[in-house]
Amino acid sequence: MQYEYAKEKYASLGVDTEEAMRQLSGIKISMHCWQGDDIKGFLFRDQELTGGIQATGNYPGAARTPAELRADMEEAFRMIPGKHKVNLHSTYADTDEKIDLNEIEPKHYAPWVEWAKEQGLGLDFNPTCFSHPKSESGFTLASADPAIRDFWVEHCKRSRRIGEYFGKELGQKAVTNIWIPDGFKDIPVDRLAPRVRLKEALDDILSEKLDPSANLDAVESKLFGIGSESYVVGSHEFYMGYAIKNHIAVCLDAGHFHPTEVISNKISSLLLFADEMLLHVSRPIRWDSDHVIVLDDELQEIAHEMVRNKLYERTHIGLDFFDASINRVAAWVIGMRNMEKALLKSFLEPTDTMKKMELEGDYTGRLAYMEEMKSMPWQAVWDEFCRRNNVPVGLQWLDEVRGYEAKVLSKRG
Ligand code: RNT
Ligand code: ZN
Repeated sequence: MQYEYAKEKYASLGVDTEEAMRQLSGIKISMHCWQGDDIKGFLFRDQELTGGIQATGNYPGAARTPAELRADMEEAFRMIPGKHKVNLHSTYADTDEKIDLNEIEPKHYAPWVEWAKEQGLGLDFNPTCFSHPKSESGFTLASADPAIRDFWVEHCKRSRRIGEYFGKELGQKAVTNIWIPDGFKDIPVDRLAPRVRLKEALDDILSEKLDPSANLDAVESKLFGIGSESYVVGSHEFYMGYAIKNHIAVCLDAGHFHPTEVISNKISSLLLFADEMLLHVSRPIRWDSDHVIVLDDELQEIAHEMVRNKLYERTHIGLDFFDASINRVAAWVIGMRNMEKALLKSFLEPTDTMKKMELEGDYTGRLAYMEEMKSMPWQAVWDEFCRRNNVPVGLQWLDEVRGYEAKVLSKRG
């Protein structure tokens, strides 16, 4: 059997495939709900997507209701080994009430909690500071207009309480991640004042002490967005400074840096000074395009960083992409499975041997090992992992998802 052959081959390098699979089972990945409906949400169905992000494509079958979205995610999870988390945006409230974002309460998300309990999932949360009339100026928490700023401060305060509610109900910490689009299209005169306002708004938002075992606050920086090409208030330096000083988490999104700058090289620095962090694993193509993650070099490096020094113990791994040009359930399955494959490949590495080589200056051996690992039979271990987790092996999942498309997705208007 292929797995037996792989097991022996890895054993000859001192790697225990059983242990690698065991380790992988312990890692939860937060699957972002917004791939399922192109970030539309349910509160404001007619509102266009703003904030400088874009979901391009018009593949049929997007979820239109919370029930449809949950069904689609259940279908995706049938193809994804392991137990994971779901990452919700505030606009995915499941309620008949007509509420605005400064009125959200835990009860509006209760059906999600019930579902998560039933499915054995965790939940994470995000305030939605975009796609709303009050974000039209391009500014939210850093707005110079106190009425606008107060609205978003209230929204973020309520969002944190919902994160805490998720954490308490589900017995696992939720991450509440704040990302705002605030910035200027053209060169600003005053770069400082908006940052002072953002700092003060965050201080206000975080002033309520919540249970740290139920909610972790994170802040997500960005380099630029459509319409904020020249200046983004919440830059990397801004949030690095803010998060370290205030003992909250930084979120690194793979698409939020200069094109040759990679987040894999930032994790080890950040976690020297912060207890925990959040990742938005994404794939930028020429810009922050949020393509479905593929098993490319950077994804592998991110996984290596997680595994080689056990940094996954302090890192919350979330995905962030939205492709509306392909089957959305398949997009989740491909992305989630790729994240897991990358982690598995890292767990299958003889890291101690390679670290020793590096320490002794044997860079020839290091390179030889790194390259050899790429053609080791990790696929056989992955197949075995899928089998043991009762999810389809290989491309069988695609037939399954195509069946779901024919039966369910294609019937949606
Ligand atoms: C935008 C950020 C942010 C969003 C989601 C929808 O550039 O990456 O994380 O993608 O909140
Ligand atoms: Zn992101």
